[in-house]
Amino acid sequence: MEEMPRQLIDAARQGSERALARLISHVEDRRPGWKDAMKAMYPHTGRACVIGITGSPGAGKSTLVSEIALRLATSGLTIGIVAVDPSSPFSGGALLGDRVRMRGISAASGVFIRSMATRGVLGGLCQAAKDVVRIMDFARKDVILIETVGVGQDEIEVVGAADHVMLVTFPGGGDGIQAIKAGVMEIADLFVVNKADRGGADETASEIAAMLELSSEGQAGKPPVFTVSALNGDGLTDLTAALRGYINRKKAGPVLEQAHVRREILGILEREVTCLIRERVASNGNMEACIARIMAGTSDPYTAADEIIALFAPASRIKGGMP
Ligand SMILES: Nc1nc2c(ncn2[C@@H]2O[C@H](COP(=O)(O)OP(=O)(O)OP(=O)(O)O)[C@@H](O)[C@H]2O)c(=O)[nH]1
Ligand SMILES: [Mg+2]
Repeated sequence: MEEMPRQLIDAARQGSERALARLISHVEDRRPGWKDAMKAMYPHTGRACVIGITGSPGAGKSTLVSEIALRLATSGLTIGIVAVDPSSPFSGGALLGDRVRMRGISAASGVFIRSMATRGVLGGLCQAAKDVVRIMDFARKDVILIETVGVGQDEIEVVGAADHVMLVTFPGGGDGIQAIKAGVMEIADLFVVNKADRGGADETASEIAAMLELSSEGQAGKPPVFTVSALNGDGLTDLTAALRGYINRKKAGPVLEQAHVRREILGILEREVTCLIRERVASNGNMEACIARIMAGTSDPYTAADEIIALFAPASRIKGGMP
């Protein structure tokens, strides 16, 4: 039986992790009432400090996220973690691995972990992740840490939507920096060289600092570079202090930016429209008829798409035709 979202919403707001998990699933699966739930939650959100953590595979992001979450939680902050997993749908991937790696903290009070698969999210990973972040924000998480591997455009978009972006790298014959994708460097406002226990970290940190020196010439304030070991805890006190600075600033005055709101509306629209199209196409036989015509040589995929769009947007003029 379907539980009413209202009860879930209230319980999640009161701090029930079970309700929070169910509420997220409810929205992810687009079960009845999901949108009303989002509408009801929205006015109570905007307080959480959202920090995106990205970097090359195996850089130690999950280990670092666990350590940071533990330290912040100890000081009384409530933490949400969104682990965006790059696993393929075939292998089943590291989803379980992440859970196991982060298990140490799941029992700790105030830290809530949610994994999301990168593939098969209808209408875009970015909006799906934003929904999860917003729900955690509503559930009074002070800090939300989103981990993604900085490889695909989707993943970069996900962290790019955060308030702050931390780029994690590690010393390894220069791999560390070369592995940093173009586009990630620009959105990062905090750099971390992890695995300092292995040596070579200071050199990597200097190389990053030099790169930043070049790229931020003339700009006020360069992003800081931290050298840490998530394994033995070196440098984590300084890094956590920097994050606390971000968190306090957000708490002092959450700001709603026009550009942010615009992106959010567009993101929701994209996801909604994609879902709507799939649903409609699946529920009427038009697609099959279109395919049959294309196979018979009397139509083409562009015409088919126009015809399908016209089915549920009959009043709209289809753009792209000859003037
Ligand atoms: N020596 C050393 N190893 C570390 C450190 N941090 C993490 N590791 C190890 O590096 C490996 C990868 O760590 P993860 O935290 O899973 O790295 P990740 O970046 O989340 O990996 P993916 O999510 O698979 O991209 C694990 O074996 C960790 O134990 C560190 O500071 N020093
Ligand atoms: Mg990981």
